[in-house]
Amino acid sequence: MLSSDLNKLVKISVIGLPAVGKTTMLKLLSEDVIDRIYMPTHGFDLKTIKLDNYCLKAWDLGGQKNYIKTYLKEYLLGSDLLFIVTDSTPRNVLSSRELINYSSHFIEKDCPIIAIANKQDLIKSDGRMTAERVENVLRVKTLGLTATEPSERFKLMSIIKKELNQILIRRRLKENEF
Ligand SMILES: Nc1nc2c(ncn2[C@@H]2O[C@H](COP(=O)(O)OP(=O)(O)OP(=O)(O)O)[C@@H](O)[C@H]2O)c(=O)[nH]1
Ligand SMILES: [Mg+2]
Repeated sequence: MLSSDLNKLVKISVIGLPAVGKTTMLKLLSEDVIDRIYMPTHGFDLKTIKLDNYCLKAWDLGGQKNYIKTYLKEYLLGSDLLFIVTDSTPRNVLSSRELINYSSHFIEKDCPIIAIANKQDLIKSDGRMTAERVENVLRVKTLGLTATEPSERFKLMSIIKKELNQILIRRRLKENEF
């Protein structure tokens, strides 16, 4: 593989508790069919997504506690971008805060963390938190999302594109340090 190709290879890690919508979000990103049947992810999954001329390797870690305990450290190694997905319920958002703190030990200091305040379609019916409120609690950049809604793909893509530019700039700076 040419070094210019390697520069376009980006590792995206997605974490969060069970059933918050991690797999659905990655299906949205890769334009897969989104059905609403919940099939928990066992262990982890890897999706390759082409975006402009980037190759995104998106890692989807099953949210069950034992997976997080067993795999989190190795799974996060070398991440260029970390997404933490919440279902926007107050309880889940608080647990996500703990997960961010724990994960921060296993990523580079300059690896951006973006929270996804998912299931925004349900805020009117059951008092979930808006993206702004989630951001106030988590204190990381937060995007409100309804992952089951295909038209939301654009929002997700544009936030990733912005981060990709920064990732490349950081890589070049690091190369010049050596
Ligand atoms: N209403 C609503 N349901 C959603 C949304 N996103 C995902 N879901 C549903 O939530 C359930 C769980 O979604 P998954 O994407 O499988 O959740 P996950 O985080 O990958 O779960 P694990 O693999 O167990 O960690 C599914 O039934 C989805 O259809 C959303 O934005 N709104
Ligand atoms: Mg899953």
